Amino acid sequence: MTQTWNTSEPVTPEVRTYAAVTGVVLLLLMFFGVLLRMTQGQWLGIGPDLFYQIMTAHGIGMVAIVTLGGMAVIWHFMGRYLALHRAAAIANLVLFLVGVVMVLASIFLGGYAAAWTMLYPLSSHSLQVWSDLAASGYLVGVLLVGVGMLVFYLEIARAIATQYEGGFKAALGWKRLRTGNKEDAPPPPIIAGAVCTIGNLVGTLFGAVILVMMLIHVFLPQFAFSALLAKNFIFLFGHVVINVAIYMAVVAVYEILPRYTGRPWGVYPAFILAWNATLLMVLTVYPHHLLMDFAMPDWMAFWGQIISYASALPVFAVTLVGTLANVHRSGMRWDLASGLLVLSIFGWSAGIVPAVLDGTIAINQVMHNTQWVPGHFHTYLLLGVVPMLLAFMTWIGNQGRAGQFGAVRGGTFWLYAVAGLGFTMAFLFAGSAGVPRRYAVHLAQWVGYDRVASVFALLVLLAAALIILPAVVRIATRGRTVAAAAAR
Ligand code: HEM
Ligand SMILES: [Cu+2]
Repeated sequence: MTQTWNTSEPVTPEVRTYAAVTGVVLLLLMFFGVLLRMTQGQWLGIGPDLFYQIMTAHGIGMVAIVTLGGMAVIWHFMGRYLALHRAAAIANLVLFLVGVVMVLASIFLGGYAAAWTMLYPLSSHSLQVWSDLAASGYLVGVLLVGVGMLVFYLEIARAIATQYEGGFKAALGWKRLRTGNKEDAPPPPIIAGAVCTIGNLVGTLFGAVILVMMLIHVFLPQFAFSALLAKNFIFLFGHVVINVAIYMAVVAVYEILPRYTGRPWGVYPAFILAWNATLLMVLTVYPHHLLMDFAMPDWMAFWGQIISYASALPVFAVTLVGTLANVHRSGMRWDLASGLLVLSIFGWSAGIVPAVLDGTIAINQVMHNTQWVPGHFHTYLLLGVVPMLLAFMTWIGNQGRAGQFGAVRGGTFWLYAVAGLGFTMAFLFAGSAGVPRRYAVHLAQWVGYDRVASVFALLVLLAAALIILPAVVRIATRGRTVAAAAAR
């Protein structure tokens, strides 16, 4: 494969803004997470009402902000092949910020606290804990973020269809499979970006439909519908959006690591098949969230279990093999950005194991709604997707040059990795001891896990701040171009 790297490429103001906003909001929401864990550990006296408000903000906020961070990554790297209209990125950011303000106001002023999964009919029937205004403010806020996402992905879809030679078929790699011609292989940001675009367009549409239905229900309670249908839509939406966030962020691995190793990322048939299979599976695997819902058709539960096994593997396998092949004996320079990218592959793989276990019906019967669940998803989010985003921020902040992995940065890196692992392991251990998730008040025998986790959480927050704050300052002050070839 012939590919030449530009020696320097612009980082647009919108990408820099997305990255900086992502960094700052991540820190704020991690701080919220620390408050939750310390409350469970009885080190903080936050009452249950406020606990559930903070938990709702932490959950929905994290899902939204890693999506924004992933969008920065694909917008930047897809922009090397497509002329994308910056107005779409700006509109998305504005809708995002307005939506987030509405969500935060509904939560912290209006008392809304139905968790980020907002399961119907809960958003409205709050037993006076929050008003209809707060419920509708939350739903409209999330809807606005979703509308922004639609604008963003429709712009990418338009660009693929009209500018990329061969349109979506070529972008998804079908042309390469048909002709067998290596020149027809789409570059990694194009194939991954195309899959994410289709996935999130479908996922967000389902989300928008259910949000509107729930909104109507707030004001017209006689407009009622099946709670099971609502749960299906919500989890289709939720599963797709959080997984697509990972699939967007992984483009940072495909694009940045090669600039350290001097070897382009290979797009071979297995890679193409893996991404196409992922598109089908990410849209259909969500019944693994409904394994306890006995009213679901059995075949859907079985499908959810089987596809859970299958869906974790393809993209992860080609990414792992690709990373090893790319890094092995390349003489790569280790610095904060390249280290975080390798860490992210480790975290992603480590998180898949407990996730697949939980997607097994027999195990889910026991582990469902224990802290095993936040245990597995924090592993691939905190140690997978977040390091990908931190690497992207660090890399554009460094203007694409390899930095130094001196004592301070090296120490910060290891602090993040070790504390992150300790934090997620505490969830997993607590889960396997039967500690339920989403409880504000813990029994005395659970508090030990909570306190160990709280210490690790504080250390993660510290390390994240030491990585994010310098990167954001650099992005704001320099970061206008990245000099890609200078990495070696
Ligand atoms: C310092 C880092 C973090 C800390 C201390 C933290 C802490 C927590 C705690 C204590 C909970 C509630 C656990 C329970 O159910 O008992 C939670 C839930 C959650 N966290 Fe985190 N977290 C952190 C980072 C992240 C990251 C990076 C993400 C995503 C990118 C994330 C996404 C979520 C989600 C989606 C929930 C579920 C909320 C719900 O059940 O409605 N967290 N977190
Ligand atoms: Cu899922």
